[in-house]
Amino acid sequence: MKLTRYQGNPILKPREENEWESKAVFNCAAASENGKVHLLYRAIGEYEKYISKLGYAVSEDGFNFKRFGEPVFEPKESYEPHGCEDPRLTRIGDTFYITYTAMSKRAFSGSGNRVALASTKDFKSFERFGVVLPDMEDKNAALFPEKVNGKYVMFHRIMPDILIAYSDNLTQWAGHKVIMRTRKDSWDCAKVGAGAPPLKTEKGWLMFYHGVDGKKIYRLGVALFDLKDPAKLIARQDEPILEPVEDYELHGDVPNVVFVCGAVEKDDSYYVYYGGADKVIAVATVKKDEALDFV
Ligand code: BMA
Repeated sequence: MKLTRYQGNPILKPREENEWESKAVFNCAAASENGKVHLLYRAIGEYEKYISKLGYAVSEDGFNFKRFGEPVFEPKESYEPHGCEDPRLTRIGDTFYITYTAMSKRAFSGSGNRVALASTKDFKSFERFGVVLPDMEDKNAALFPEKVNGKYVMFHRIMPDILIAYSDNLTQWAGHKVIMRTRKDSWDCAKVGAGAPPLKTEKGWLMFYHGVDGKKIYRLGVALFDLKDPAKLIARQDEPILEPVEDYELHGDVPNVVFVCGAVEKDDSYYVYYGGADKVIAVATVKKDEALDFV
């Protein structure tokens, strides 16, 4: 499968008039609810400290988004003084859970990344559950939309591979095990990370992920995991489904990056939301009946 870019990309750009989102808006979480698409996006308003806050936008058609104007979620706890990065959204019942990277050290320092959890019902007020993987240098956590075999399930990344973990209560996680590795001599040889929270299909859990090569080019890939045993990888496409080609993917604050944190099912397609060059937000789609042709 390949993703098809929306002609009107990028769908969100930095906004000069709002300081907190004046420099970059990128890597966004996505969730659908009654036909609407909700986005929680990462926003940068200054380069000195590079502290990320989260903004909110909503759309009826998945392409045209209305922005809220103020950050809805920003660092305030002792475990995240340097930012809240790369959120993922998972709707369970009437609650949206947010997994994100809590930055206890400066951005780009290469350490102090922890997986934190929060929730909201309205994108106005948020409940925080704190750091849920406390002893791990970790990021890219994506929570499944339902329990499997009576347990909550999450993918996360300890360099350079993707792991699975299980929980009874969403805050304590165990059973960590590598489920998808980097591939030698491939576009995803240096590191891989779960992208969007897995989507349920008849054939398995569909996961969009990012892979990085030795030249730091970020591309998107796709994999399918067993419905009853999500630790079991059923299929993984050899070729990427999207790679930096367009100007807004090649040039920005970090060049050559497409980075996915959210995808939703809408009508007959999957809408995949991704950050372009750590600067803007774009969307690409695939028809549902073509999405599993790699299996
Ligand atoms: C990764 C993450 C992403 C970012 C990407 C490219 O390590 O930090 O947030 O988009 O690098 O800079």
